[in-house]
Amino acid sequence: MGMDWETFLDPYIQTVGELKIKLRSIRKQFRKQNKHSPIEFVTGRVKSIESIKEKMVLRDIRFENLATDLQDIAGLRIMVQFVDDVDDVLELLRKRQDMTIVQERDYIHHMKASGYRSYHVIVEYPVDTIHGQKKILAEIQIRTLAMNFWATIEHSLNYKYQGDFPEEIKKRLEVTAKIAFELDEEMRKIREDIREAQLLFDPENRKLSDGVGNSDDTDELYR
Ligand code: 0O2
Ligand code: 0O2
Repeated sequence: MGMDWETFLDPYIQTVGELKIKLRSIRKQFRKQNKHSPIEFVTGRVKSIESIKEKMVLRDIRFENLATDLQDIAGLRIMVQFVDDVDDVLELLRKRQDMTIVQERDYIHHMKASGYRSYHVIVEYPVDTIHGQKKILAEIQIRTLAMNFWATIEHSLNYKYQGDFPEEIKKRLEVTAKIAFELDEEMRKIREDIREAQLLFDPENRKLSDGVGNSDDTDELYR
């Protein structure tokens, strides 16, 4: 029995396309106002038919349940500079009227055994097609550049071992995950120290707050 993958995947392709544009536009808006953007860059993909089939077998998912049981057929990834930016992105996502968050998984504060860190949000996104509106589930992964560096390389090394690294390699990857964590932590401290130094140096700016929601353009100082 043939399966019409193209028809099934079309609304997912549309969802990824629309969400990529919308999320990238958040960055553009911050940049236009000369503010620090909590979003550095956005990528997106529709899961390949091959890896959908793989997951269906692995998790015993029937085709009828695919749309609800496999939540990352549409996948977006938001990279941020600082760990604190993750909260700002979450705040922006929670406020949006064009999507609904249905699940959150915090692998930043609850690192996976592998060393993987990232904040996963599952959203329900209504996509309008010529056949009417369809609600599509999409996974948005939010992570720092350091977390992305680690996950990207670990993922490509994984290919050779299909998730089953030798014990020694596992250990070494855990060490690199710790180094990535410390890199984020040190960058956070440097940013904080720079902000404090600017306040000391220029008390006039003490009254200025930073970050999202500040409507004047003076927070260029904090960038
Ligand atoms: P610009 O001008 O480079 O800033 P598309 O949907 O065709 O626009 P696609 O095929 O999704 O893009 O490509 P991808 O790989 O998702 O690109 C994501 C955007 O993030 C690109 O910018 C990259 O330049 C930018 N980017 C910055 N750093 C990285 C990085 O380390 N890895 C990846 N993958 N992308 C990065 P734009 O939007 O094309 O415009
Ligand atoms: P892709 O497209 O290759 O990235 P499960 O999918 O069963 O492992 P769950 O609970 O369904 O777990 O979803 P989870 O763990 O919230 O998200 C799974 C996705 O998170 C993976 O997608 C990866 O993108 C990422 N991920 C999770 N753990 C790791 C890890 O140890 N290393 C790396 N590099 N990425 C991880 P897929 O399915 O692998 O697809």
